[in-house]
Amino acid sequence: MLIASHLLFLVVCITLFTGVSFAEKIPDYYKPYAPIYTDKQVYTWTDKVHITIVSPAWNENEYGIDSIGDNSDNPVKISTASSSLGPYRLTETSPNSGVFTGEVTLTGFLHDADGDGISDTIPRTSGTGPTNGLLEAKRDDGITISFEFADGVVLTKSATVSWNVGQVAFSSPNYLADDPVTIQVNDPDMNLNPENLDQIPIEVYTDSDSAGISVVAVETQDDSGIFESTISLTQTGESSGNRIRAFLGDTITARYEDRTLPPPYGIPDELDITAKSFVGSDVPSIQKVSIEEPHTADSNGKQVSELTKGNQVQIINHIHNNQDYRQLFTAIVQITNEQNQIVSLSWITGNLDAAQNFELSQSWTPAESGNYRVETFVWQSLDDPSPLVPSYAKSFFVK
Ligand SMILES: [Ca+2]
Ligand SMILES: [Ca+2]
Ligand SMILES: [Ca+2]
Ligand SMILES: [Ca+2]
Repeated sequence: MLIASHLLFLVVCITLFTGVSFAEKIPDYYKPYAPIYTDKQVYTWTDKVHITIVSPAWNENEYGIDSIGDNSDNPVKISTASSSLGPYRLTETSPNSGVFTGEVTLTGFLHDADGDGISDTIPRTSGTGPTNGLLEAKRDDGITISFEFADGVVLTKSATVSWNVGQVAFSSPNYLADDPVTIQVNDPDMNLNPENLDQIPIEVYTDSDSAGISVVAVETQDDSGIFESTISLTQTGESSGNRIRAFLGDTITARYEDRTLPPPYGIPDELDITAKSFVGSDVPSIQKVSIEEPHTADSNGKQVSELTKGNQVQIINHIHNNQDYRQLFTAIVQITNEQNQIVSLSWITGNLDAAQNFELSQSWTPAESGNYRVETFVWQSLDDPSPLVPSYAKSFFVK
């Protein structure tokens, strides 16, 4: 808006002076007008800084591309606390724009940003413009751009340099077995080269593979500072390359180690940044499995309706996997008497294939007559007693 209104002002001036023979407009000492803009207010240590100076007074030739800043009388200088560039040339964006632009790439300082023991930057300061400038920058630094608009009239603009705490995210809160899993890391500090796709290492692990895999995340665009890696899940093979072993119900974790942290962290500090997702359908956990009403049978599998003490009987339960994916489970069958004492307890651990029906059969010889209660539980595992279905209870009478 500001630029637009001043450009409008310039157009008005040109119109007013059309009849007057000003071949060049001389910079006005008393009304210095040359606002300096940067594309960001805060840069990271290896960013590219885009500089714009709107200076209609320096549009000396309205039919040609003018330059500013590259002479020692009216220099443009770009400085950090320890390094400085200039005189630095900026060039007009079009013959009659009066808008001058240039770029300077920050080159940071010696630092191992990815933890391989080798510094990842080549700090250096050189260049005369408009786009070849390289300028060293520290972690908590400032950038000052100055333009000597007229003799002794210096206009300036400042920006800051700092590091950022990275962020990690999964593309989805849960994944099905065949879904590609995309992990995204946002850490502008690892855009070490604004002209190329950079890469960062990330670690991925699951409940089924706690050692996990190390994968490379690649920058989405040359200058984005956003990195992505896509991996796949396997339930049958081992982890390898970009594939990780994960069973239904597993938590999947991605970890990025950020070695480019802002204060209060120190420059050598590291911070593990993690994100979690879930392997499995989005069926509510309590409806993953269903249990049919249990019945009793003899040793040949023939259903019996009358139970008598001292005679062995089979308690038959059917459980069903309601998901399209394999489900790890532990099923527990507990029998209690009228005094609520457990007289029989057994469990089985296994995997239910997609939509599989599974028969649980427990033999039991009631020692006493009376009322008994059979309760069936289906849990994730003995270690993780998250129910996959509410427990099912049924009473039996033994003569
Ligand atoms: Ca011009
Ligand atoms: Ca390194
Ligand atoms: Ca890059
Ligand atoms: Ca960082």
